[in-house]
Amino acid sequence: MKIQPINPNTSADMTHAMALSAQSIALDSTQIIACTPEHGPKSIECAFDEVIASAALLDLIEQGKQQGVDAHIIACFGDPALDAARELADAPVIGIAEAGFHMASLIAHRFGVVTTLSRTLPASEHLLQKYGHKHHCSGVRASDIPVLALENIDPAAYLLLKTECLAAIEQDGAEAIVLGCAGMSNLVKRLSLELPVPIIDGVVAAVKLAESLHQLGLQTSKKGQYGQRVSKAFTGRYAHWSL
Ligand code: 5HY
Repeated sequence: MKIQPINPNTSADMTHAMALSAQSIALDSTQIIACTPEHGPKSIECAFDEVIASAALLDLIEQGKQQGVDAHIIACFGDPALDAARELADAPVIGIAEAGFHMASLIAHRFGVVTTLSRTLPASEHLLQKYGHKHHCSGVRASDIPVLALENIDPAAYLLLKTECLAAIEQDGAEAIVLGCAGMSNLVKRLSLELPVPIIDGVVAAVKLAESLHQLGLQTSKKGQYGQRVSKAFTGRYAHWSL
């Protein structure tokens, strides 16, 4: 099968790192086609970034559809444009926050989330509520590491991240930890060795969920909310979306 992980920020280095994580866990028969938008923010750290990044992300969903991919992954912890992407796609579209929460809830009574900047905390809490996982979550913590500082993370920043994971376990009662950024994908092995609970990276969780859905022959339902978007003309730079 072909899986398209889309990094909606424009950091090609981050895309490369998450593609390596995805390929390392995927079945031999799975092809990972990771992509990065040409236009948009270098990292996604607030609502404004998410909205600007979403238009280019939808172009990449359409591109993946034309290439015949079997699943799309939105590899950003805010799961930007997830519902819109499902309106566009026939194949499954999986957000990494959603994938991480689902997988954590299967192996732990309560999981913690450790994310990047404090200002993204309300967004993560909102997603937990939206997906119905709030009651599985012991708390969301921020490491206050900017997204791009996760690339080649320095020892001080790694310690900050690990300290928040430990606080989630010891103070909040987390029995597993969901990492709150696609840029943390390459840290999951090290954190798993150093911490006493399962550590879940949404990127690899999404890859395994995508493989399962594919093997079961399950696609995005086109009845109801994720049905074909409403036909109309689009103008200007969005004219290519006219239906
Ligand atoms: C992510 N931002 O996974 C999110 C994490 C965050 O550019 N990739 C980004 O901080 O919300």
